[in-house]
Amino acid sequence: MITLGEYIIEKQHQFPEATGELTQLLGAIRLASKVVNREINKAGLVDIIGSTGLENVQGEVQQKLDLYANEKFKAALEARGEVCGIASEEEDEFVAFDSERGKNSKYVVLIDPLDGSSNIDVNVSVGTIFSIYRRISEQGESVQERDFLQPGREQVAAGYVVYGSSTMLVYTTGHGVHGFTCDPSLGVFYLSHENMSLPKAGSMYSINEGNYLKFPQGVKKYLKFCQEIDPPTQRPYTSRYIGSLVSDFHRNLLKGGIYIYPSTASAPTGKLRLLYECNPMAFLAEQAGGKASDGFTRIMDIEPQELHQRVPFFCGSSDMVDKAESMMREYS
Ligand code: AHM
Ligand code: MG
Repeated sequence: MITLGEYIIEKQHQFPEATGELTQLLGAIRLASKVVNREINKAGLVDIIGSTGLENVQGEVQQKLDLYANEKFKAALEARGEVCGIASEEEDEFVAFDSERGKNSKYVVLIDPLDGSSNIDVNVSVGTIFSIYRRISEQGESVQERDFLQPGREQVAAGYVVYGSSTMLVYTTGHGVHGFTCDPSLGVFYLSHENMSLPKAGSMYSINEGNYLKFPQGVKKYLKFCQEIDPPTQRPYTSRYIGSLVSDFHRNLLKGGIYIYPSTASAPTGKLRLLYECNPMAFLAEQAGGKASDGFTRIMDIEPQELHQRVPFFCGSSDMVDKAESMMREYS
């Protein structure tokens, strides 16, 4: 049984130029995720479910656990000293870590500390999504906004933790996608899914179909295609939508499928955030042999304009994303 810590160190040894900073950084994420996992597991017992009565910068109600998770990840990353700043879905502005060590570190982290948190009150899986870049400003200076506004193709590492029926951490550093399952009695992540690969042709689609009437024509046509009867191509596909991106993505990664959060008439850029949700998932999807697009363009080639930018998202098995894109081009 190989632990996450051992695995990361073993991989680091394969790269002589590696300094161990990324290893330390991933260690901080692993630690914070265990603390958050512990809290989520007892969410029904302590006064931590429900909303704070506050809203985040995007006008969404913040759950108590959102803020708890944000504080834990922020504290763990600052304490480890390998990060010069973070940007979080739960913070209006980026946060600079201006200690001597912080200013001299070379990485920034972008994070959605608790994605899908509206699911917590009903005991449905939620997740943490993270994305790591090398800063472009000078080491020794305070981190700047441009360090966070890099296209997804510049990511050094990305991953998620799914707090599900078991807790898993899945990550990539650009050398495949690897999954680790937490043994709850020991609080240790063990390698359980090495070199995960997204089936090229899936048979599940995940989308909030309640918004159907507001979808672009290309998405409506693609949904019709998914529902047509054609046994050789496994159609009709199965519809599965948890409403928790990490869980929907994780299922599709294992079984093959497509996740879509398109633009809608009322939300022309969709709902999901480019920097905290789409880029890290896109990096994982591509590393597992899949694809991620906004319907027309590769997600990781989009030049970010602002921290909380939203983008339509089509992600999963490559054949399915290709087909959805071709229908977007034809009809939208
Ligand atoms: P959040 O970051 O506020 O939790 O929102 C993101 C979540 C995703 O996990 C999920 O796929 C999506 O929102 C569900 O949205 P909807 O309820 O509109 O289908
Ligand atoms: Mg989110």
